[in-house]
Amino acid sequence: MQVEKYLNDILKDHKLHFTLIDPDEQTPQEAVDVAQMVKKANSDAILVGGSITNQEELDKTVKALKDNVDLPVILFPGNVNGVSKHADAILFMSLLNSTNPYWITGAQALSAPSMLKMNLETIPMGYLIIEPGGTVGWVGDAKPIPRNKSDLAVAYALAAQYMGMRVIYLEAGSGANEHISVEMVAKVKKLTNLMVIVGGGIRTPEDASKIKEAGADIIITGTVVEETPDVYNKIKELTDAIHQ
Ligand code: 1GP
Repeated sequence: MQVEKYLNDILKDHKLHFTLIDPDEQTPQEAVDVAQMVKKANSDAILVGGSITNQEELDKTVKALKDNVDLPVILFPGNVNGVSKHADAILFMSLLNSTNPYWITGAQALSAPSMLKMNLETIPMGYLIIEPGGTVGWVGDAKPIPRNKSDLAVAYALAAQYMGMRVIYLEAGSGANEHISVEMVAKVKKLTNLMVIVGGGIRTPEDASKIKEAGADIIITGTVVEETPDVYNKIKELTDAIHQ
């Protein structure tokens, strides 16, 4: 499957919702149960990753998802161990506002030969941490962009575009109290030609709708699935808002 092309084709029709599954938070079978539920609720793909990853668990989870759920499974790696040959593609990301070159090009170089061997589709993506930034901001030695400084986000996103990346991910951090501002999403979408992914702290259909209207192409949610007793209805209300 050519995942990037598949996503771009759907984007001609409507915006997308991805469900993030952290393989360290549940067993592979539990991940399959969640994925089957979110598929029924019209989520468009499963992202697999986390800031702290056990590679064996990740591999088992990705394989179980591929064997049992008919949705694209895309890696969202937190480090060099966030890789599995069973996935459909990987967000091959550079943490652009890290202060540590390891997270900008180091981990990428160390894992690139594995990508070649696994023949994984790589989707070149700039990853930007916006305040508060959460665990990933801390782990990734980020200098988080203040949430009201949209121009800084635009500057990094444009740099990503000029370096040849095709996707930008605006990340407030998993479980953030406040999601990325509508102004920031709108400015980045308006001034770049990148596919814009937004995640962190998006919990309600109202949040999702605002972010979508501002110009996000893909909205990611992770924490809501862990917090709700009713995964189907929670995801369905989000996908209804995003697919409109
Ligand atoms: C984290 O942006 C994602 O990388 C998802 O965030 O867990 O807050 O939905 P939430």
